[in-house]
Amino acid sequence: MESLKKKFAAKALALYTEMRAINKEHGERKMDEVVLRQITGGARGIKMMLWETSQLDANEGIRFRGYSIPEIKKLLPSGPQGEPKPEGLFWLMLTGEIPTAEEVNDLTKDWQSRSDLPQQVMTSLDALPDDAHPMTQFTIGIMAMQSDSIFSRRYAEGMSKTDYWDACYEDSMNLIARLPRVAAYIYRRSFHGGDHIPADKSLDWAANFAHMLGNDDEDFRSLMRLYLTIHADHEGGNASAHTVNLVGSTLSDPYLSFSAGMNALAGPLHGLANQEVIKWIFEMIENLGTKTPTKEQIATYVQETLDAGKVIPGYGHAVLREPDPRFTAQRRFAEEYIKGSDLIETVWKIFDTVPPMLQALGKVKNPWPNVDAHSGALLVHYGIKEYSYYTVLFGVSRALGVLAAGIWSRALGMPLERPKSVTSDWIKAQLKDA
Ligand code: HAX
Repeated sequence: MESLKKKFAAKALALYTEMRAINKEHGERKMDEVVLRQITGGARGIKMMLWETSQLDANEGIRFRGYSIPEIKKLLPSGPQGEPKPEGLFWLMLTGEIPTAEEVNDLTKDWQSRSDLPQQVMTSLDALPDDAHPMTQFTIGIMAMQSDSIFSRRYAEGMSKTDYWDACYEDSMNLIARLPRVAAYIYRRSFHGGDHIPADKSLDWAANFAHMLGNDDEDFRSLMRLYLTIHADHEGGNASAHTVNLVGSTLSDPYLSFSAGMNALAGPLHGLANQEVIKWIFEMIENLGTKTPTKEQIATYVQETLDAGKVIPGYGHAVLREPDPRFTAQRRFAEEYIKGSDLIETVWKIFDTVPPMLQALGKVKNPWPNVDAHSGALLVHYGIKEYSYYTVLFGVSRALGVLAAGIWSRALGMPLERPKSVTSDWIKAQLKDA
């Protein structure tokens, strides 16, 4: 057993035993209460899931196993320019421990050894029109690998419950190893005439992905390391993570549950917002006839968007109530690596303009930028201008968190997820009785 799996097995058994005892002793303890607006308002804040890999605080933002994004940047093994390697975050999320550089290198090698794609992935993708949305291609590419699922095969053979996590671990590692290949294949067939770039097995996971996309610039590699780290997990309640958890709870294998989560990420109120942001900015630039709009011009365009009954993409959040530290991390990257980009300056002017306008509406709970407000401008700077592709990059990163959490769910013996729904008549009856 390789060291990561061994380390996980020991921790999983200990927590499984502890949680069983806690449930037995305190199972009836009241932990929270639910009010009507949560039932009718998208289940905001209702606690109903165990998720070990990260936790979100409304004001502070995400912490991975207790570590903030600046702490992650300082502590995780990094590339040559100091940006954290996503391999290290995966290790941390799975084990709760900061890995050494050697452990991260071993994980890189492990993923490289698992990364070759079965031919049916390319055949399935090539059967689609070149202009099929990249997220549609992504889920089809993932599903094309499902016939390789070790979990499904072993379940059919009669695997014991105690082995679920092991089979889930193997599927998850294979999936994570292969996703950059699938994603790069989609990018090159959709936007570069099918001129594919072979993997470079001497590179780490993020740098190899950058290489296969077609950009070997060291700064772009650093951006990809940071990007794939900060998008990895946002606790369990967000739509994509929750979908993976829900589908996985039926003992659908990681290919089935992860592709389901990617269909949730593909919605414009969630991950697709990264494409919507840059599309909205490009339309604004065209509409205003300048690449360097003033804050006053931006304000006029924001007002027109709101008057048309549309949301301002990249702003607002279901949980956060302060600027997203993932936005701040990308801004820090831009300040450090990029000089004189009109587009990035525009993103910063939008940041100065939008929050007071959303606040003035009186109904928006969080007027601040989220993760998607900045990412597109960075990608455009490094030549990835095809914004319909952006959510695929988000999806590759999100695999790290949701699959690590999925392995934990199987190790902890989490049951089928089945919350309760109610009818409007039930609500009215409760109000009458009160
Ligand atoms: N622009 C305009 N209006 C907004 C808004 C925005 N950016 N954000 C919220 N509102 C509106 C809502 O549409 C809602 O209006 P109605 O009552 O008329 O329906 C009202 O303000 C209250 O909404 P809320 O409680 O503040 O926000 P929700 O928890 O319901 O929704 C969303 C959170 C992220 C979906 C929302 O802020 C939004 O639509 N933002 C724009 C899309 C976006 O950037 N999505 C990405 C979010 C981060 C993410 O998941 N990334 O993957």
